Amino acid sequence: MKKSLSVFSTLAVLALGGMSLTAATYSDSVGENFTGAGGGILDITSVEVNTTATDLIFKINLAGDPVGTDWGKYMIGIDSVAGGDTAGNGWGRPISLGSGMDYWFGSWVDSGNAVQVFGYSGSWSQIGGAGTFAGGPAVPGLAIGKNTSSVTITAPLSLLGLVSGSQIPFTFDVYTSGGGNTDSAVDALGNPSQSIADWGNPYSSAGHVNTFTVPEPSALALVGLGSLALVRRSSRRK
Ligand SMILES: [Ca+2]
Ligand SMILES: [Ca+2]
Repeated sequence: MKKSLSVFSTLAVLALGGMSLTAATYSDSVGENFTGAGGGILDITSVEVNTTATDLIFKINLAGDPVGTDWGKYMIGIDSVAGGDTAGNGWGRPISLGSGMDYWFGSWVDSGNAVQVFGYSGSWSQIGGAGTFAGGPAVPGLAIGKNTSSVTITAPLSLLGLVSGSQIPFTFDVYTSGGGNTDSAVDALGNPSQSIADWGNPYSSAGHVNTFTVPEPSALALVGLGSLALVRRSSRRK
């Protein structure tokens, strides 16, 4: 729920001439789910959202190890344009966003990692896929990776109706689940309380969404330069 702009990491990557323009971290409760199955692989601790000039990156931090135990499913619902599905998602799971979901990421990290992206325009259709058995059209820049404490999904902004520097906030939520077709949101990033009481219970993110604003690169660069000037000034005083 809590969001903190990471000015220092922004400054650091700008100073290094790196790719990332900004970052926001959204923290979640730990141990709030109805089941501890998988030893914490379904328990989101926080999600870091980053952008580059072309991509949106979600790093989903987990209480468990998705390399050691790899059956978890990791999903993201996004409301970034008008309209959208108020009742469902691209995988037909009992999960909804309330305000109208436009894009859905469904991913798995067993049998090799894979991510599928679906878009909604009256009905859901797959608009991108990357990884083993992902299917769908190949999209340059779409990717999924993991380590022993996180799963990271990268997607081009343009795939999601977003433009670099648009400064238009979009709402989203991140979910974890099991492999059953009716498995719901065991954990939801936006909700610090237990999201569901059993695997098949419906979950709505209404009232619990997060927002992120794709930054304006030149404005951020100015902030970065201003911060650097302040750092230089304060170091000169010493
Ligand atoms: Ca959690
Ligand atoms: Ca939660």
